[in-house]
Amino acid sequence: MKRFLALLATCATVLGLTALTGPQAAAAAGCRVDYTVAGQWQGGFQAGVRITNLGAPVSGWTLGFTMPDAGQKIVQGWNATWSQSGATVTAAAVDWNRTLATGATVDLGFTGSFTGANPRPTAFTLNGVACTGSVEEPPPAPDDGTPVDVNGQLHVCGVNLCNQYDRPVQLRGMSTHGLQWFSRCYDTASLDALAQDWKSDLLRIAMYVQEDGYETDPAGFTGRVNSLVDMAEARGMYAVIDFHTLTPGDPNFNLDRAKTFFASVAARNAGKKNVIYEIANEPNGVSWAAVKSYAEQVIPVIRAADPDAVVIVGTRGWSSLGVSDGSNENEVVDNPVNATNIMYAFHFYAASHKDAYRATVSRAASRLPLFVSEFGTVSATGGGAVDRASSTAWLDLLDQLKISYANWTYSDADEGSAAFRPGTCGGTDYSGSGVLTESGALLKSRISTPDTFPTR
Ligand code: IDC
Repeated sequence: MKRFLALLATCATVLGLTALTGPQAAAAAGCRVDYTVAGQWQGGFQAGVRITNLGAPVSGWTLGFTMPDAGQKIVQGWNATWSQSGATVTAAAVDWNRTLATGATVDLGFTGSFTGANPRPTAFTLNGVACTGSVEEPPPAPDDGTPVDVNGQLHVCGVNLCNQYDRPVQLRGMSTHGLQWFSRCYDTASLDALAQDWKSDLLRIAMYVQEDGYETDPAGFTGRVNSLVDMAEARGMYAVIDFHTLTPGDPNFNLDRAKTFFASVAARNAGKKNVIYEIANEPNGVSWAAVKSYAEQVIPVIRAADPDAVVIVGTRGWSSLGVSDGSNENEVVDNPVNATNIMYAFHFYAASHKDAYRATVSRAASRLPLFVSEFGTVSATGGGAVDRASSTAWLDLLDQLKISYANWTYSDADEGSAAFRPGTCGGTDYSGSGVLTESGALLKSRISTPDTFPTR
């Protein structure tokens, strides 16, 4: 029988069976699941599920996934204790396969029934952690192309950001500071350095709305954002267009401005593959219901002009998934924004936000598509000392979960979060010794390591 292997990581990808024998990726996430439809007949099918543990050894495990079609039911499973409640399926280890060393695999399977279509599940968790690991990811040769060349138009796939090959990717890059204050930092020389020396995958374009930003000159700021989109595109980087609301914290205060702005930038940039829209930087002091309502009014404006772009939605409590306002991710899980192809923003400042916030991200990552569109290595004021231990713990976690990030800031602001020493911008040297701050050196060392974007 001809067999198809589907689904590397969280997205359906059809590969020949020989793919299984390929080398394991060096930089792997916590787990990988290969879902195989071994056969299908009138109303029934047989599926094989191979779990590979790419993380630390475990002495017990539970696999979770969601049946994509309501008519799909497990009839009989093997090599695990299978159960199904609605669309939610779990398979718990049995005595003899409870222990999984790093790199170990275990094969389970089931026969199932279906009524309508029989699509494959697209997202799996192991002990609650999203399985984003994959094989067959040789480091690209140096001439493999820019991040946008390799990945093309992005989309959301399960809880991941996926590329044109339907495979999860992590984008690593930098955020501008406020364009109203630091536009001198974004010229040909600085963006060349970002793309070539930093090997950044993305530039987040922080367009403040208040504080002498967009509201004072809508046409001027719209034009500046568009020209930065073009400069990122010319260098093969993704551009996150950040509608940088901050004070007031209720994004609805800027609803009309947001509609006007996004109608314009989405129409102008619809044909590009490198644009991601971030509709509200950091809602604060406002209910999740109000943020959701804002999102459900702004997203259709973007979709009408640019239907296929990924949209990032800010979350409550300065984009902390509610944590900094005394809530947590459940308010979003229980009441998600009614739109597809969206991700939720999570922001942190490493010296202020530590274990409790990391635990939130670890939990939420298997339930919500997350994008760290802003974070700092310092305190939430944007200043103070770099917290190396916390920053490293955060970046390791984001790498493990394949969560994309942008660091605040690619600027020479006189504050600890800035990557460049004061006086660097506007000159010609963004790469020489002595231009980087401690934060800049740390981020450059993390961002400039080779990407391993999957290409099949
Ligand atoms: C800060 C800048 C600072 C500026 C201030 C103005 O670092 O130079 O004076 O904004 O509002 C955020 C915000 C981001 C903040 C940053 C640091 O998104 O605008 O930038 N921060 O305070 N959220 C948490 C921290």
